[in-house]
Amino acid sequence: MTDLSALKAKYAEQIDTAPDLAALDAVRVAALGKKGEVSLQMRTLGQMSPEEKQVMGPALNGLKNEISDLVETRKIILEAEALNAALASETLDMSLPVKNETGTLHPVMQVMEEMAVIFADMGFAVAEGPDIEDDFHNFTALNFPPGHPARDMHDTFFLKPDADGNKMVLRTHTSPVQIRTMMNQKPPIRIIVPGRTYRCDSDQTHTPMFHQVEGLVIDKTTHMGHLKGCLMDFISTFFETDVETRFRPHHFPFTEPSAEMDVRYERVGDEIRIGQGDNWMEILGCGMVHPNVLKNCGLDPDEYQGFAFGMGVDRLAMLKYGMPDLRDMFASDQRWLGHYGFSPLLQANLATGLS
Ligand code: 2NM
Repeated sequence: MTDLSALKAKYAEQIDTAPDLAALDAVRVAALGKKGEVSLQMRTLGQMSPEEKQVMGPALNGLKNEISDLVETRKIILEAEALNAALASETLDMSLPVKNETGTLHPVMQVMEEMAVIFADMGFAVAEGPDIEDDFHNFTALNFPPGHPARDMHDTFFLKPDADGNKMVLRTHTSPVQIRTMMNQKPPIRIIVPGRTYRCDSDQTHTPMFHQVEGLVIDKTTHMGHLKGCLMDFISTFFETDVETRFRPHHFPFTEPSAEMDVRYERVGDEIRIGQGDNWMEILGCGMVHPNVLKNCGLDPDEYQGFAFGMGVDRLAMLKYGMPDLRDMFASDQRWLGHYGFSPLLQANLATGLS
């Protein structure tokens, strides 16, 4: 009869001293593989007497399990050692300066960053949501009546209807994110929502995909004066100069009262200068959130109120950085991107200047 304890000691020693995973596997095969020493021993069981078999069967099985356990334990240790060695040799010095800075930030992304920085300073958080929306969040909750022209095929990209005939849409504004926020968060709410928006419209001043930043403030006492102060401050900080503004009555389904904010500007040669001058340019839409919208989001309009606003990022980028043609924004022309692009390493911040 083979001395099983000697066999166990031999393999335990080999497993314990196996220097790496390959060596460990070789030991495993030598013991437990098809032609391994323990496996061959198990094959001799057939020739043993019943009494012998009764002793050796369980003993060999036990040995097999013990060796197998030892291999697994050693494997975990060797794997951890291999990982530690890799981590030690593959370090990256994050403090090294970038050698060849080639990429640039698209002006739209730069301007969204600048806006987020200005509003962050006023206490606004950034909220985001899906580009593909349902009718409720994009239209119904926002107080669009059933036959409103914005729901028309001509303005909205509809996806193929599902089995129940429901058609999802590419969001026509970022307002559905405000709806989701009001339904899921208790006021006070103070958010801006930057993102891509889509309308079935394409000409010299419209692209089918464009960028918006919308904003929402909800609490118990916020009024139109806060709206005006917030947006006037924003626009002067954004253009880095005093900007004279005016508010004109307007209409949106989701706000009451609604207004558009205009800024003074003048044209000097080809250049548009925002701030002073004899002309007015519409720059954003805004208003006090309609009581129906609050109700649709489960908020009591007798308890809560607030304002909202929306503006087009692409157009604000053109005005601030003097770009003449909207279509250049999406032409992927390397020369244009190189000329108007921004360093990804110089983040917009209020202390050192926005741009
Ligand atoms: C605008 C203009 C005015 C707006 C309203 C809402 C909501 F969800 F609170 F009702 N979100 N955004 C809004 C108001 C958007 O864009 C020109």
